[in-house]
Amino acid sequence: ERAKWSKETLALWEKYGASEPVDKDGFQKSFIRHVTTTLARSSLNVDNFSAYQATAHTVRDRLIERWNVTQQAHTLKDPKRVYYFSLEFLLGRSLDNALLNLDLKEQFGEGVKELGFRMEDVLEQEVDAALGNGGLGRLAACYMDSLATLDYPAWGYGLRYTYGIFQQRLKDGYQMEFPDYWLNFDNPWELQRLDIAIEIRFGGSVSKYTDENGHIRSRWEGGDAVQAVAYDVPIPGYGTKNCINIRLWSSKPKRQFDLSRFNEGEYEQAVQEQMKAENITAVLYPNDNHMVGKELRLKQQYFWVAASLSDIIRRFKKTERDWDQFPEKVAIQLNDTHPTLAIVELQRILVDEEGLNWDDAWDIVTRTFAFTNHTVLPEAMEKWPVPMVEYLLPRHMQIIFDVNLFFLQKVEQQYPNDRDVLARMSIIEEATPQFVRMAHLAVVGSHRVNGVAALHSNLIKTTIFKDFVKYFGADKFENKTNGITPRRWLHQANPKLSELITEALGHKKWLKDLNLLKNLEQHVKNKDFRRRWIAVKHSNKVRLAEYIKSKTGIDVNPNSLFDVQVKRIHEYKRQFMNILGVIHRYHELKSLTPEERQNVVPRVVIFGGKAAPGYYIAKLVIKLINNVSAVVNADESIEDLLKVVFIPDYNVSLAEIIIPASDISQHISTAGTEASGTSNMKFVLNGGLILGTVDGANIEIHEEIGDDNIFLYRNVPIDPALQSVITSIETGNFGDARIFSPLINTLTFGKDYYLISDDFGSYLDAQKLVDEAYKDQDDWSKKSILCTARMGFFSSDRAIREYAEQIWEVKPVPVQPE
Ligand code: CR6
Repeated sequence: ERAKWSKETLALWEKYGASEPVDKDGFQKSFIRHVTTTLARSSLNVDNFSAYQATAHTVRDRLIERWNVTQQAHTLKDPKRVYYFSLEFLLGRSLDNALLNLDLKEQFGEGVKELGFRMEDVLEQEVDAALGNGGLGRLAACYMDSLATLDYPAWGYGLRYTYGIFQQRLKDGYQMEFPDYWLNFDNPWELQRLDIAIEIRFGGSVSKYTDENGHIRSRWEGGDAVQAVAYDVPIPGYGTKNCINIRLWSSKPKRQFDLSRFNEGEYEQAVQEQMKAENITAVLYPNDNHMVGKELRLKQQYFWVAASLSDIIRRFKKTERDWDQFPEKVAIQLNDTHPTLAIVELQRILVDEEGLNWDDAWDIVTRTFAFTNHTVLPEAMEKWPVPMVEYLLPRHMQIIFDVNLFFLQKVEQQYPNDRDVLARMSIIEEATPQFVRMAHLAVVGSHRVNGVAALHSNLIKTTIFKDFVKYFGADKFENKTNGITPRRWLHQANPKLSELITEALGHKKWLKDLNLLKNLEQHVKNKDFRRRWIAVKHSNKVRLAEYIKSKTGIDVNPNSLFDVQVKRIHEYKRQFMNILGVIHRYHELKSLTPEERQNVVPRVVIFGGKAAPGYYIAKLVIKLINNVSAVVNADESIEDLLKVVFIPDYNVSLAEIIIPASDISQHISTAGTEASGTSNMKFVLNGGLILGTVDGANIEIHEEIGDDNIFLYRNVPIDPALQSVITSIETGNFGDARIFSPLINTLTFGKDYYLISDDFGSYLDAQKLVDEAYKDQDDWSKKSILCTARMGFFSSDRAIREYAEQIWEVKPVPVQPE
């Protein structure tokens, strides 16, 4: 069409298509235009929230420009792309991040100030995009930031839940859940794409027919259809024009009612069926590391992967290549087993719709997919009842059985007469009913499988995937240690530390090459630098203390040692052990003489985290923490020596306040249970020390930062100190003892699966070392600086480069020089 345009028309496009200004004046002009036109408000009627909206829209305009340029460049160059399939993207807030990544913070901050607002207040108005549970969802968000920053041609694919992770409030110390209706006000960070709507089928039946070449083929037909509508979320890179996309699908009823059912009698029913369609993407399942086999969850999974694959295939087909080249243009990373049905769906499309033979199709499928495992906990392993899969996706169930049959035939050739190995490796678990083991399907259908930290990757090779390692060879299995983005987790969350580092190093290059932090080591000997480092930490503690006061009413002294454990509440993470340790400390304090008290390091023990709504024991842990908090904080004899705080509704934006303020954070999972952990990296990057077990990424953090800067402890046999703590709870010192007996019971009767009794003694010893070390503040500041200086390895940029080079084989495509 453009080719036919006159010179005059082209000139108009040129003239008015100039990019949006990024200086202060340009900002103010856009801001006021958005106030009056987008928000339809007058200057007399602009509150902080409107100021946020106008600022967000101003930034959005500039983001969209980059998004367009990037997508055009990628279409033109047609490189191999990587698609990150994740059922969760825990993005948090976008405005501050976009301002920093686009390098607009200073001039827009000035601009907003002159218009009568404070940027801090404006930023505070934004609600988190909380489309995730915990580490896995936040990892996906960090990876998107790195993919954009490193100029990779990448897209994320996920679901646009109407309700994200629930909001947590406390009532009488118990967790209460409230819906997170995050789309209540308009969401400036998404672009609705009503033109991109894909029909997704559920149910129906499979029929066989003979094609023109005499081959017997399958056709899936009938059933109900819903539509997947696309919403695009632009993700800007730092220090680059590259801006990538996360495409989130939302379910809508089909445009057309089923007319045959639409006679008068069935009118209401027909409308209701349509409404059911919208349920599919209504809510994020709030479980972390726990499988709950709900049919709607399976529907979400298929809906999402079917829409995403259809979109990818449409893009691939534009270039008119052979199917054989699909894996040379498309890499798909499966974030845990949630998207495993994509393997089956691609095989179905290739065989049933595109007419490829089974083996050629399967070769394309396995070259396309790679799979990341994030857990070894048995209760987290996804398995779906065969009858449920059969009913919702009859053709997919047939394909899974065929994949399994051909796979097991090959296994049998390798191990003739070994029935046990076939049963162990089968994709189908033989029970009543049968189950589909999604992890086995993901391993068989991918060319690469990885764990998320060194220990974890070794563990999966020797436990859950042992037989597969023997069969496929060790090369298929590798490690990709998780990483975090330094842009959000240092530069944005801890602006003062970021500034100090930039000043000391003399440049900002460390934000794109985190290994450059190594050069901070030479400043450790500089007394003035140490003083300033500690001052930054102190001001972050003051900021957190103010937050705690405003949300909980509790006064905490910023001169105390801040001891933090924030993460999902789970038995394996052992918040229970932490609070038992707090009770022990409380008892000890009460028995001290005035002289002995002089020597005590005052502590604030801070907890935060959500429990899955159906996880009874985890919720009881929250209640115990709050009861202990009430008793200890009200005990005047303790003064400031110990305070206990549970901060409600832990989420990404709260993490940005808590993490920079920590002196010590706890990562004390039972050895072998925490695949990696990623907040451990965030704490250390911000100069916080960690107290942890020999588990997950703690081990690699230890290797990087050295013995002196971390408190790790190992198991020793049972400790008598634990008994006295338990007795104290049972005596009713922390409220009605009866409510806690189910919790106490998890320690006894041979049910202490997470080995709290084994580890308690050495845990307390490690805590003593922390207290001793904290007394020498100057030495502590040295440790703190070294922590930050040695965290280069844990940048998500490093992790993404490893994935890109070793698994996806994709290359950076710079959009254009700045
Ligand atoms: N719950 C692991 O438990 C890991 C993240 C990201 C988890 C955690 O140790 O850091 O994934 N696993 O790899 C799952 O979600 C299944 C998590 O966040």
